[in-house]
Amino acid sequence: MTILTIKTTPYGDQKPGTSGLRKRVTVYQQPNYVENYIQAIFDSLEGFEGQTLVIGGDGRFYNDVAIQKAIRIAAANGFGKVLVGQGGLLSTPAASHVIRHYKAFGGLVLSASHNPGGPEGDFGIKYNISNGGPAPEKITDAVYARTKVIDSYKSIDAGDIDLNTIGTQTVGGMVVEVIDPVADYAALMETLFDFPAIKAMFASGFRMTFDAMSAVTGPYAHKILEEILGAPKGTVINGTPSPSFNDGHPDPNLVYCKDMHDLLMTPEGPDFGAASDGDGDRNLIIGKNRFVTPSDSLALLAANAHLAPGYKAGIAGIARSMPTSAAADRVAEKLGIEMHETPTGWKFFGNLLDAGRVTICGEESAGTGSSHVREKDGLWAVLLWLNIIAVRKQSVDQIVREHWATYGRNYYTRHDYEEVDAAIANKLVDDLRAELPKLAGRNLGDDLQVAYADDFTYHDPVDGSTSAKQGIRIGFTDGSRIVVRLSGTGTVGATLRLYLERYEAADGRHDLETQSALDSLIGVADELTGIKQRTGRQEPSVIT
Ligand code: VG1
Ligand code: CO
Repeated sequence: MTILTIKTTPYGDQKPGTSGLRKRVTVYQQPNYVENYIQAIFDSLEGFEGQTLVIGGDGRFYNDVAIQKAIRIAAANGFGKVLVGQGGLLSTPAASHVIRHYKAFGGLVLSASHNPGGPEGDFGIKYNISNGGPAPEKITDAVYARTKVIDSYKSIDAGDIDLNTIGTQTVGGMVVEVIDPVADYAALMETLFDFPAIKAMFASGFRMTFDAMSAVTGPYAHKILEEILGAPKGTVINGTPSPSFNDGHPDPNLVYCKDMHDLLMTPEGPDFGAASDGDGDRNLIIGKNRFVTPSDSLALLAANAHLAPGYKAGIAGIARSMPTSAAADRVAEKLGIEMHETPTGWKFFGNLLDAGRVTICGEESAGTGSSHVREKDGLWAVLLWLNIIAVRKQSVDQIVREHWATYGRNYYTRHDYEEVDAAIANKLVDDLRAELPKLAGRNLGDDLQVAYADDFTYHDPVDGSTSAKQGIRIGFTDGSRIVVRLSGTGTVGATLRLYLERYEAADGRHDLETQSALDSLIGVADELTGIKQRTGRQEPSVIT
């Protein structure tokens, strides 16, 4: 085999965001764009000679092209083996599991998650380390620094690998094994949940609908829900992965899953509805007549996890991203376990999970997961919900209401202003940051008093690292909170995220409509940030 060293010139924009490098497909299609980035990743790692690399993606447009390049570059750089999902597919949680299960050195996860796909859509590459989780900032910073000076990459002179046939091939001295993308993951789920109880529930007429959004979760959901657990055929909809997600937007929220939501609000609708995103790590949970906010879902799953066999000994602790509501904090308090608040993005949970300090983690952006892998996991959350419903024999609505009656309710919403001019968005955040020292103690709106106002800095209790400027938070004495931050996953302009939360005690009113419950806080947030006036937008692009 001849290893080729190919000259290249750096790109200035290969800075990984919240979850890897996400760009328009047209950006990735530039000469050597993929090659530079993958070589920069390998240049930032040590000790992978002869080791295994996992490669898989969500099946979006350009997945196949990037995987072939990645395989050649991995071979030239000295990896001993590549494990790749059949058809190039691996959901993000499945990739995390495969890395752990086969003790791989790391993995490349090719996805832009919930962003649209197709030739005009987005693509992404993320590197995961040997614990199965996204590389920490120390590595992503090194990769970015490397991309700015890279002048060559290594590849081999070899043709494409057949990704459709399960089995082993060799390319340039490196073994490439094409594996079933679903089997190992399905086996893991079976160890965590009470499959017989869920199976019995389906057999007795429980009905659900699962929208795979023409993304990667289709094959996983067909196998686990319909084949293994016996849910009727047709339970899984949009179950065939499509490179363009059938021209849809694979973001499981109330905007893109409105039809399912509306169906669940009718008497004829099924008992339970769920969906997952492009790469299968997010989840949407809707019961009959009850949408469950992701923040509430995290709290509920943590409070009830012991009902599933995999967690029957209890959970060690909970972690949530800073903008996620404090509903889970009340559960941790009651259980007397550790509670951690981390910056946005799953990479910050890895150390806590590895150290055994937390078992369940979650984000307000529809991501929940546990120590079984090091990524959030959409289908895992759905199965844990099903397990809880099967054991408690109650509806989602009853379970949620009982939770609020015990812990109180955290009314919660997120308002996104997408594709805002980056200069305007940055100035808004800078101006607000400058105001923070003056805010403490001030009275705002009708009855809100500021308890604290700061820009969130995280101190990792495990490795001692510090991550600053992780979002502005303004907390009020009654437990309400306003958080403002800029998205790190968008590919066009800036996305401003405004997170709003208000706590209503256990004996308070739990039946208000969310937006009206948060009305006065929304007004105060607009006054503080000037978001409407500065962006010229009358309303958010997306409300979740
Ligand atoms: C968003 C979410 C964050 C999530 C990230 C990756 O990031 O807010 O909670 O971890 O997406 O999820 P940002 O920086 O745009 O707010 V996924 O499913 O896109 O891999
Ligand atoms: Co995702």
